[in-house]
Amino acid sequence: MTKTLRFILGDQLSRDISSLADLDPEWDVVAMAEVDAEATYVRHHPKKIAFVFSAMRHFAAALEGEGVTVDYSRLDAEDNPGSLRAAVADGVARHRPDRMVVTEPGEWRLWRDMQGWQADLGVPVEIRGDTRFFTTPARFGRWAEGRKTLRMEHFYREMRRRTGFLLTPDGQPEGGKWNYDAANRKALAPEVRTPDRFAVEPDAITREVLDLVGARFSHHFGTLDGFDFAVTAEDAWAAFADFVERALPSFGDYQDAMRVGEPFVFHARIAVYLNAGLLDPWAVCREAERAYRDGQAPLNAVEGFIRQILGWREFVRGVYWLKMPEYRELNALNATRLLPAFYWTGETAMRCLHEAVTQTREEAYAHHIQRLMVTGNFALVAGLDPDAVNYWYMVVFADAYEWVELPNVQGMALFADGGVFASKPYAASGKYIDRMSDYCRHCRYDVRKQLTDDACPLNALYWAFIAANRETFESNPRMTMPLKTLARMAPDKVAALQDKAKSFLDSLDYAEPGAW
Ligand code: FAD
Ligand code: DLZ
Ligand code: SF4
Repeated sequence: MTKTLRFILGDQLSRDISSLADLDPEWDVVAMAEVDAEATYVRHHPKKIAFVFSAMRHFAAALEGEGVTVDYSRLDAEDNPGSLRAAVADGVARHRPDRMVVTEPGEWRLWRDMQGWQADLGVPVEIRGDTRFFTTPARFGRWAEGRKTLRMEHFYREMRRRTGFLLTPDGQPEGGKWNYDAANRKALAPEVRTPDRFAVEPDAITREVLDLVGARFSHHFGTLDGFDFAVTAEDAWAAFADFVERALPSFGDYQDAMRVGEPFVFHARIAVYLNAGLLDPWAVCREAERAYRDGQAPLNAVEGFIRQILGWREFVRGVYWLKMPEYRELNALNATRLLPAFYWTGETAMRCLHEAVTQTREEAYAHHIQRLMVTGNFALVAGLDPDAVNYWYMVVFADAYEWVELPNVQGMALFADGGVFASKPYAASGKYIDRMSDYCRHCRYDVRKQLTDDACPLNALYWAFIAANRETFESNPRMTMPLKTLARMAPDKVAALQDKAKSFLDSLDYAEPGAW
């Protein structure tokens, strides 16, 4: 018989992960390790660390319940290996397997490291593809080949055809259109009630992990208070089912809306579970489609939701594996400014940024529009260094893994890739935030003003950004409108906006790299 050591990473917690496909409980050993190196290669939010460790412990316990031998290293064990590389070496030394099987990791740094495992460990190491996605990096690469630009919408239509989601029997898009985004930009009227949060009470395993993480990582950005994440596949499904019932019907309408004190609005809060393997994207999309077919949710909501997972999530993963490792180094707009300290403290009079940062500190979560149009937009128009911005996004969110974080930040928020997949920078003045939220009504600044002392800083920052990048944007037909408006402005007004933006940026405190 062949004795196989199967190594499972903290975001591979799916019973049907490819590395367990041919598991033989009689002979094989499954190894898992909580290690300091993974918790600190960026100083992850304590809620993320607690979520990953607790979900790992629950996953290991479920395998043991099936009679599988699991070699599990706890972070506080005396012989804890400290890093994944040391953990696999220890596992090989302890169990002397004939071979090792792993599923490819979600991050390039670990993928590159894994290429050296076989030579270093002296046993054959089989690295299997991660089949928990709708497509593979190789297939995405074939789709991308020869295309001048990569557009999610084209990719998404192909994925709809390939998977059959929301198609009529003759292969047409349900309702006649592929994309209902135009219907999905409503602001939240004050009388609209959002669903109460779905909370999972920490069990004994989670409480033990919370103590451990509190003792070891409380200096990281973020609080452990109120930890209510699901940590098993069953509870993650319950959280998702609750979303389908109470939030999905309005997900489309209010997808871009923001409101003071409401972190989730009508969003699913499931990326953390999808990315760690507690939820399966196929099952999630099937269930959303079922809700539509049973008349429980309208088409604009269900199409919008499925597009995020079948379209955007797969697309950004494809871009990541296609473009790494160079992708991380891109800085098309030559942005070099350090991160303002308020990204870590939340201390700013700008209500939109205060709200997004303080909520993120508490929840390890912000929804898409907060990430893109609040923290992302400020980073873009203020010219923040992509390295510093990427670091922040990796640290603060419980769902952050580089394969999904990096393209969203480099490509979507910062335009640092020069337009690999976004047709124009998502830059906005305060007007956009005012339209989509009640933040401006609760802000010390006045969103309608540009140059007065109390003017919203984003207005001057936006025009200074357009002016500074005028030449770069001239060849982009989608930037014609703002460039025309800028050209119509009196030169002294443009200069005043630029001065205002500069003095605002000069007045900020900045975080030294490594301060967090
Ligand atoms: P919902 O709004 O309810 O959407 C449902 C699901 O669709 C999400 O759970 C997610 O799996 C998927 N999805 C939606 N948009 C995207 C997208 N642009 N890319 C990939 N998947 C998407 N997502 C992460 O999972 N990890 C990250 O580190 C991350 N960083 C981001 C950084 C920036 C600057 C931006 C603009 C977006 C980022 N996203 C990231 C995408 C998106 O914002 C989150 O997936 C979403 O906010 C998670 O909350 P939710 O589960 O409530 O999502
Ligand atoms: C995110 C994370 C954390 C915080 N800790 C661990 C860990 O201790 N052990 C582990 O196997 N995985 C952990 N992870 C997830 C890994 O960082 C993730 O597998 C890689 O980044 C690849 O996506
Ligand atoms: Fe943000 Fe400007 Fe609105 Fe204040 S006025 S919340 S700074 S957009």
